[in-house]
Amino acid sequence: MGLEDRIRTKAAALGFSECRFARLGRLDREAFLRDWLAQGNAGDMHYLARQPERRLDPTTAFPQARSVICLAYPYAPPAVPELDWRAELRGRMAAYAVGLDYHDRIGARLRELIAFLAELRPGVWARPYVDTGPLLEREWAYRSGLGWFGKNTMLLRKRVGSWFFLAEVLVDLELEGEGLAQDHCGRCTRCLDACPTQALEDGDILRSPLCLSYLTIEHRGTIPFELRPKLDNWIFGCDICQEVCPWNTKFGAPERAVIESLFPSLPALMALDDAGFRQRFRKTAVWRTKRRGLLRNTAVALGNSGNPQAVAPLRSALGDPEALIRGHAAWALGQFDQPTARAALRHALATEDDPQVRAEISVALGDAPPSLLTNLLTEKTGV
Ligand code: B12
Ligand code: SF4
Ligand code: SF4
Repeated sequence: MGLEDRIRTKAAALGFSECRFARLGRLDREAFLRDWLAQGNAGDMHYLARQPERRLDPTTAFPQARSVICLAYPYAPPAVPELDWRAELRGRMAAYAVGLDYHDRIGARLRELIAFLAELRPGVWARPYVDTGPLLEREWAYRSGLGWFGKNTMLLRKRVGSWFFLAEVLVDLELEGEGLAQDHCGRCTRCLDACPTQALEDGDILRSPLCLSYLTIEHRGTIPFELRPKLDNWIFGCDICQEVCPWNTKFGAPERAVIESLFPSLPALMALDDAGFRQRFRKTAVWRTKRRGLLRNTAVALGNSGNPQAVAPLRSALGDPEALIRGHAAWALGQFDQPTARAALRHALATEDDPQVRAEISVALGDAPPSLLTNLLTEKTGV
């Protein structure tokens, strides 16, 4: 058995559904990446603009690196259960968030794969990645023939779709690849049409500042006023442009535990203090948002629910120690034409010190126009 086949066999035994190889070198995406960044498509993920040379050519940082082992690690999103989220006040999380954080799950397997390589080739140099460094992971996976770039910018495989993570190992070995995968999007535009914020543009462009995944996970501050209703009940990530893709496998009904994890009770989340958040999410991907991010999103989803039962948890959230949460709870209460909601807002205004939260309350009460919030944000960020 050749070296490539032995690596493939080991990768399969470790749970990777695909294992392919590509020779390293300079990518021809410099202009695309530069324009994408210049047009503000990275939002405040400033790290994406760092080390462009290394992103375009990993051998600038590691001259000894010759090839990249590209791996796919599958996950199985459940079919969406038939529940009325507004009536039950349930949020929605992206399927990848279920269980142990994938960085940990996959990271452990990459270490095992590297140990195996060291047995095969003592003294081998190897460097693992799973979303952990300046590497254009989808690009390398594409080069290895692992899949094609869908119009939703996801890497896709025929029949399997895009329900997999990517991981890589850079090595100083010369490994043979198998050529590129063909594009099978054809004339389909389902993902472009289904995106609730039109974040996707034909031509493999994703405008992150509009993407719910970005807004609910990566974006740290205030969610733009006009985008809040678009969140619906998405409180961590978004799977819409994958769910509509005809290549994506449809999975069965979820178990109860998965429902509780991916469709959690919004009032229960709103009640989490720091210790509660830590206990529930410390070992999961959700940890990335921190409590303030998750409860900010939860407040918005409660506001979008139109269910009067959302008012009580939102009133409590007006007393949260985090201004970000208080501000979004104020907006959410403003979505209810209810005397209790208005009374809570008036009461909060009497004691609130934070200028951003005061502005949110005034807008929620209809005492000030939404432009007040935009102006305040502009003043704060200087953009
Ligand atoms: C930043 C980031 C995000 C950002 C921006 C996403 C984006 N499209 O760039 C946000 C927060 C929005 C995000 C969201 C999600 N992400 Co993300 N994300 C990343 C991260 C860390 C970097 C991506 C990056 O560098 N973007 C920069 C832009 C310029 O790259 P790009 O959009 O891929 O553009 C490339 C193509 O357009 C291509 N290209 C340009 N022109 C042409 C022309 C042709 C002909 C071809 C073929 C290609 C091509 O070149 C560009 C550069 O490679 C990667 C991990 C990594 N280090 O790579 C994970 C990663 C891409 N994300 C992943 C996942 C799972 C998600 C979500 C599904 C999570 C969720 N459910 O909420 C969503 C999906 C949203 C979407 N439709 O992309 C997976 C994707 C796995 C897969 N099967 O593709 C990755 C690889 C993480 C991992 N290790 O598994 N993500
Ligand atoms: S993840 Fe959601 S918001 Fe982002 S591009 Fe896909 S459908 Fe649009
Ligand atoms: S939904 Fe259609 S256009 Fe979008 S990635 Fe899937 S096949 Fe391609």
